[in-house]
Amino acid sequence: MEIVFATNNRHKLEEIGALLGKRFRLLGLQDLDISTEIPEDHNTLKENASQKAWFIYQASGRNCFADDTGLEVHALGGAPGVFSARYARIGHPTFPEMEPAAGNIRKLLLEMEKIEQRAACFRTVISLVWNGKEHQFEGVMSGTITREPSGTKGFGYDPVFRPEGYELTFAEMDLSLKNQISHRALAVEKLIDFLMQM
Ligand code: ITT
Repeated sequence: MEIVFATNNRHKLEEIGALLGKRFRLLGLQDLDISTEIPEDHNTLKENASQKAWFIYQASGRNCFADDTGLEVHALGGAPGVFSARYARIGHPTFPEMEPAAGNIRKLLLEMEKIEQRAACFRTVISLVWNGKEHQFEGVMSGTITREPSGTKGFGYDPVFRPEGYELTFAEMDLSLKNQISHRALAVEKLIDFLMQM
């Protein structure tokens, strides 16, 4: 079965490709020669996932899905949440000289410097547009924000997120372990269950 993943993030493509395995032929935007930036200008993960999936469904004419993910820190009222990708660039830009993921992590650790309560979660919403109809799937992984970045694997906030029940951050884990337990894996499991019935 062929399906398009509407993302510009190569790490996500790799993670979801590994999760879907051989059952599906996963096409990225490069395979379709689509190089436009996908819009995501809403204030919720659900709306952004939906916007991305419909945009590529209409551009490609193929069944496709998109994921929108946010890191929610409880002591920060759920921030950065839907603004996770542009956290360090919101308002007065912080660390403009750094590459985005490093700047986001620096800002987060600074905001949390005096905060003892470090509970957080990653939330992924996947929107699938299948034959012109939309379906959504959600996955949540709880954990804590560390005081220092640790590890070089993964991407985004992985170096400062330690999932519940583990001593390692996501960036210290092999991709295969992250893929067994992550927010994205949980959402993809539901996506696969759905696709298997098609
Ligand atoms: P697309 O919209 O093209 O899919 P993106 O990188 O913009 O790619 P999101 O809007 O979903 O993806 O991501 C929001 C932010 O959360 C972004 O900074 C990511 O680096 C980060 N993020 C997403 N999934 C993550 C994960 O599994 N581990 C760590 N950080 C993650």
